[in-house]
Amino acid sequence: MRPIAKVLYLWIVYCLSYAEMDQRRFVAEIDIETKMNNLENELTALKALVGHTYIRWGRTICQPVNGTELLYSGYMVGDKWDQSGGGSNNLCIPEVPTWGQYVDGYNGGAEIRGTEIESDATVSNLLFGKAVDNHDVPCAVCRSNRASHVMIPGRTTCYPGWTEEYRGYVVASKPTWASNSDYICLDSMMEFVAHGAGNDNEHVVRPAEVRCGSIPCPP
Ligand SMILES: [Ca+2]
Ligand SMILES: [Ca+2]
Repeated sequence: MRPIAKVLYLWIVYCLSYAEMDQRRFVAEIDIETKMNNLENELTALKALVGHTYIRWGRTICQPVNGTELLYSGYMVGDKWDQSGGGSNNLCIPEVPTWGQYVDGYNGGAEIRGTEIESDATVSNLLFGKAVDNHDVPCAVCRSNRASHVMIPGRTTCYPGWTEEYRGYVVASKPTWASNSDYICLDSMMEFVAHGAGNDNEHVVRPAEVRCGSIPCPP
């Protein structure tokens, strides 16, 4: 091979080789970008799946500043205060129900009744900043995109790393009543159900009081 031909040959080989390497890098970059996009999409999809629901008792809205969305709002309901049967848990039923099959009149089944809060003026003004006695209680079912949630009784602030959704006071049925009711957190800025101020005495809750004894109380 004459010298000029040899140089040309080498140059061409070098260029081809370089182009091939550059192409491989280009393909690798596209590959990484595709994988990153896929991972981002998967992360977005996972975030949409992660989350918890909770009931905000006493309110019709959720906490939008935390990105928490409202699933529905409605009425807090439970068993009649002076009856021992029925459920002991509280339910939050939608404001606008859709009815299944039913037979008019009472047919001997379990009962679901609207809830009212009872509290004398002194306690009521201290806890809720207004008179709440005999007012009917609304509720909201909220969905947070956080991985877990907990209601902490006996605290006014969250522990580090947690986000406050709402605060309130624990309420339940009175010990001398026949009906039991879950301990729940009733929002200290509670709203009222419209036209629910009457003394209905159906499902009733009252603020819970800590009794010192087995629970160590401060001196
Ligand atoms: Ca009432
Ligand atoms: Ca009452």
